[in-house]
Amino acid sequence: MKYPALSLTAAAALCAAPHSFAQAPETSEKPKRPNVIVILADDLGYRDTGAYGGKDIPTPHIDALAQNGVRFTQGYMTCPVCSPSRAGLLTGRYQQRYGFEFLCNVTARLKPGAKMGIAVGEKTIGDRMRALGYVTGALGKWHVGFDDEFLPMNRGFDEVYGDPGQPAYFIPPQYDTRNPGNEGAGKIRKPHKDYYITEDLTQRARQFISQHKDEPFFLYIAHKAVHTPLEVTEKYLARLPKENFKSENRRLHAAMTAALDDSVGGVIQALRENGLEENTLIFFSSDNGGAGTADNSPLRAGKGSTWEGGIRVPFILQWKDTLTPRVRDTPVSSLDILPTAVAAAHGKIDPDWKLDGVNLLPWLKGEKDKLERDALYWRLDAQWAVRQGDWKLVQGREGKSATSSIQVAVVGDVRLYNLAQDIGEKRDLAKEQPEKVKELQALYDNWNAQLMEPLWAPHEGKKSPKK
Ligand SMILES: [Ca+2]
Repeated sequence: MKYPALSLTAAAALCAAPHSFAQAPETSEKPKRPNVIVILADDLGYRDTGAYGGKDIPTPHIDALAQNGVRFTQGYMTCPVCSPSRAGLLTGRYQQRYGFEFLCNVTARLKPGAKMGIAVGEKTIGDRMRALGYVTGALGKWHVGFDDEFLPMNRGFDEVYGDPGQPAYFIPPQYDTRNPGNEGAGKIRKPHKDYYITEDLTQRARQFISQHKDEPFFLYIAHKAVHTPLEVTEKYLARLPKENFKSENRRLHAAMTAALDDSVGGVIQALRENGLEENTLIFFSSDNGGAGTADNSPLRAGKGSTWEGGIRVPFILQWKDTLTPRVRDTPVSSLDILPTAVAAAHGKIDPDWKLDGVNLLPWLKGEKDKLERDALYWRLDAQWAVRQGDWKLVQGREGKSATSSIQVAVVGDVRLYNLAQDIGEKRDLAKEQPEKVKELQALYDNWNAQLMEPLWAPHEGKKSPKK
């Protein structure tokens, strides 16, 4: 079966997904609410883009986004692996609060009576934005629950085009709510010649933007790029001369990153074509640090670890109407995306939501001197970390941390670093500053005591050390 590329007209005719409008239509007296787009890369390294100092991969569109927006040098995800990180971002709450500590994996061991996914009592950013009258779309990788009740169409998203788990690069997604007739494309699940998921998601994002240009929308674009396997089409490889790369694998990774960068450019172009770029708040980040062929330098280690290379990621906000372009060095978190998006949409953040993230806008707009946040926390099985100010106390994985995503880890001693002086976490100050260790340990213990036991754990055969 040929994968049908929908014309906009046909797509419009097929667009039957309902969405609620909890607020009155826009009026001329009220400033027009912005569209909000979250572009999430998968396993993109801290230094894999020009905007973050990378030299070997041309990323002009991501660099332009950083140039036109706020680029954070210390943007964090809540976990160094995919699923829990996405859960934190989507809910604005530490995912361990609802038992979501580990990857969603069909072989994981569930606690009796437990289900694997974002607990149904939790609200996602899709729910929050839809309640404000936004039409909501989710594209690409979901990976926060496989059962119906956990899928994006049941968790706040009107239009879904993607996969419950990890998409393939050369196979169209499994779900297409806007075009039920297209389900066959998902069922066939065969590689298509000249098909590339990164391009397909771009096309779908562009269609979504054009189609909803007259109403406020929220669009979550969760790329598979640049997660392994190293699969890419010739089009991108052709741009990258072999001699520019230290290995062929790095070149393949670069080509996948180039496709991701083109996708960012395609989305921006669609916004421009529809006159929407100025009043669209765009977040760009990666769900965790880079693995294998990625470049996380100067950070220590990478994906799977609570060292900086696992959790510190590219983090860019562009909202041309409202935010002055600049570089900020204050730590921010993926937890902040939900409250910032809600506030941008003129929504009120209810204390009952018990969010862990903060609305970045008053601080970014200069209405407040600083960000109101005490500390940031991480826990993934035996690994953990807490950051307050420039100080980080961490129990991180030892050994092959930079290249593996194994969740269960052997960890070393608790170590203390001053990240302002030691971004690479090379000089452990724990013995020199026992009082600081005690202080941060107490902070962490207090946070840790608020968390649930994980509702599922990695599959048998991987020994899980005691917390
Ligand atoms: Ca990932």
